Amino acid sequence: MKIGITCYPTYGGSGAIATELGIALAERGHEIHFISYAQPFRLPHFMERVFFHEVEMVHYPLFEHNNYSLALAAVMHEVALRERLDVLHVHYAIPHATSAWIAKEMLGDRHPVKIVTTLHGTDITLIGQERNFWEITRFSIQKSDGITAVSDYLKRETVDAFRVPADTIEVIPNFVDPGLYSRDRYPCWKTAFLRDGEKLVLHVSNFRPVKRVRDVVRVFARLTKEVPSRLVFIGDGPDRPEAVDEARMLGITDRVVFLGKQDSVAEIMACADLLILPSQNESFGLVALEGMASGVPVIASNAGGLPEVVDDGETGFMAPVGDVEAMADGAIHILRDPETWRRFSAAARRSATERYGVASIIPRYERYYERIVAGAPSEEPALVPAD
Ligand code: GMT
Repeated sequence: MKIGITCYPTYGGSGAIATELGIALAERGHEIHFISYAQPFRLPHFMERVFFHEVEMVHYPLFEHNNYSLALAAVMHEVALRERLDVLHVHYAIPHATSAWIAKEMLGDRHPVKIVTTLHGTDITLIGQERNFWEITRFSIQKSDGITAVSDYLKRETVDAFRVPADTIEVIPNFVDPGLYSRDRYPCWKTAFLRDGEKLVLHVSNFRPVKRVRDVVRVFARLTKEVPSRLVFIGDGPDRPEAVDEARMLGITDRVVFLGKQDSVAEIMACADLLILPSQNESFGLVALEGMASGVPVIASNAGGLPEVVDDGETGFMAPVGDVEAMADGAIHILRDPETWRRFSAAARRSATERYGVASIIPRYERYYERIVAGAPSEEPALVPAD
């Protein structure tokens, strides 16, 4: 198949999934055309059957505000027509699903491309529900030929908040490559940060308020009193100063390291002992899955889709949002005893690989595309016309 993929190309779970999906599909023989304003960050420089089409912005004095959605629609239209794309697969509804709809309207009868929209999170739970955006988000979702959501939770939210019929949304969960996220793959550089016997605790995010980075520091502060450890933050964003401030207030700045944005998160995860993700909400929590595949137990809030990823008491511990004490108890329980840690680590790796391994999820996308192209978005096969 020929598939156009649009995503946010910078750091973020939806861009990571979209890019890795494209790479995996290309490896399975499909032709992939990424359409975005920059090359997706997880895309290696050259791969067979993978193409990148940059959406260039037109700068004109009258355009005080960015016109990306229109520029994107124009490139989608051009690429779909020239390359005869079967599917335009957009990740994150806003504005990608709207741009795809414009492109399809422009194509008219000249080329019958199908639109698949994958809902990822705040496009549904936050920004899409803002008064100005609700109507256009709903419209664009409903104009898609196929809609997927990355968790059962996100599907329920979409049905409730946008009154989209449940049977029009297919849940295809996020996935992880167990070959890439693996403790055995990389040399461990722990000694760069840790003294003998200390544990490495990790948090990876875009430091937005939804991630509750102060809670990360609070959980860690209690943990490090019981189990000597260091906290490494990866990523950057508006709430980074909050985390810095919390560490200062709790007197543990010497135990907290901020690495900023990193390209090779897998390498760092491979030496971590614990991941903390106390988010206010998380439609899936890709970073938890990547940690688990790397054999890292997870301490998380039980918000949104996180309970679909983390098994409480088996691959980590979960607690209500803001319950720092319970999260710290879970962290101490896992890290205090090496045998307990080994059990959680092995279970995390097993669960991530068996339930969300790339090899089992990619064929689900392929089958879904086939259904959509055949004009049968629900489970039933397309009706074959009688002779
Ligand atoms: O919606 C967002 O906050 C951004 C988005 C992203 O691009 O990283 O994150 C969402 O999509 C990820 C990939 O499907 C999920 O793993 C994240 O849980 C989800 N974020 C939220 O729901 C807050």
